[in-house]
Amino acid sequence: MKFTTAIAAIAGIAAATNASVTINEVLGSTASTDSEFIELYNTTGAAIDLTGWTIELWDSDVDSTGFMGSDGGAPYALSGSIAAGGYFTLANAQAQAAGFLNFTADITIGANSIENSSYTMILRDDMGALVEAVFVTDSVMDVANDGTMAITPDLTVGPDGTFLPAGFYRVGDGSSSTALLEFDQAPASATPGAANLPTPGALALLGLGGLATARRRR
Ligand SMILES: [Ca+2]
Ligand SMILES: [Ca+2]
Ligand SMILES: [Ca+2]
Repeated sequence: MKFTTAIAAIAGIAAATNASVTINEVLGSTASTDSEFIELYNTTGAAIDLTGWTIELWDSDVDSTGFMGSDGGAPYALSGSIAAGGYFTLANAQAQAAGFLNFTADITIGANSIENSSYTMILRDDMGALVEAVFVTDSVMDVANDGTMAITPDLTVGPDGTFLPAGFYRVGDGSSSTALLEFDQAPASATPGAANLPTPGALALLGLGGLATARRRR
């Protein structure tokens, strides 16, 4: 029985993203003025200097007058560094407050930084090269874009039923599979600045002694 479980667990491991730094978790769209955060994750074994890196947010609703315009206060300039296998967070004050997600972000962004309608979030490095593009969509009249043209995103998230997802997390840091965050200003599944919830398969492996292996890899 345990052996069968292990096989299923191995089959359930998701492929990792190709990006050195990945957009690992985002909460953006719940109430009119809402908790918002963006979590980056360093998939590599070395620290990365984020000086000069940026996060862009592009309105992706074709039927909006702001289509292909920059959302909120974006682009956001990053600074500091992200440790090997570590996290870097941007969040508004509300998300960081007690009673909400109660954490301290690396960078505080303004209220309503992530529009509550479809958006394309683009991470660029200090050379302006695209590191990763994530498209969050309600699936109606939406086009992923970089502010000048339609693009093919690295990851598409949504819809949540017929709505724009509140946010998402990669199921296991850096994984290419995602799950949606609960439609809540402090989602139970949200882990800003900490490890995302693992895959059910990873959980099973941990139960079978995989934890020691996972720790050795770090
Ligand atoms: Ca929002
Ligand atoms: Ca739409
Ligand atoms: Ca997390």
